[in-house]
Amino acid sequence: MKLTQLMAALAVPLCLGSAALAQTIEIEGAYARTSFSGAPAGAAFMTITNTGTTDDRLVAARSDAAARVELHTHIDAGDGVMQMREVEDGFPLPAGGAAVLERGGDHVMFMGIGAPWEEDGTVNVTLIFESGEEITLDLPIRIGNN
Ligand SMILES: [Cu+2]
Repeated sequence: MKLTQLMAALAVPLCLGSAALAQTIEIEGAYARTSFSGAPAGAAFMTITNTGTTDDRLVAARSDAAARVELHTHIDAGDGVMQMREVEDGFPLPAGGAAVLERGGDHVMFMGIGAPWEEDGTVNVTLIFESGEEITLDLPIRIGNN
């Protein structure tokens, strides 16, 4: 067998192998909101499901639309006031499990957005997972009552 034939024979199973490794993360119901109070900021919400057989974790996010993007949660400060905190370890995604990012809970936080986002626009975000997988989304912007 010539070298070129060998490479052709190897190429197909290699491609199938890498395809099988990716796409274990599914994202549903993703959208973004923007804040008008104080410094303009935004937040994104979604359900992230790990359909794979290996535990994973959302560890970071980035966006062209903000100076900084952090993973946040809300905690009860003890006086009934909910405060946001950065979650340094990110959000766990056990095999077969999901992380629900929703208002009043975990969210992706956009800081330094310059101006509040406009309704009917979209915000680009890239989610970075512990597995090395990255998923880029265009989030629809929802404006409405807090
Ligand atoms: Cu936040």
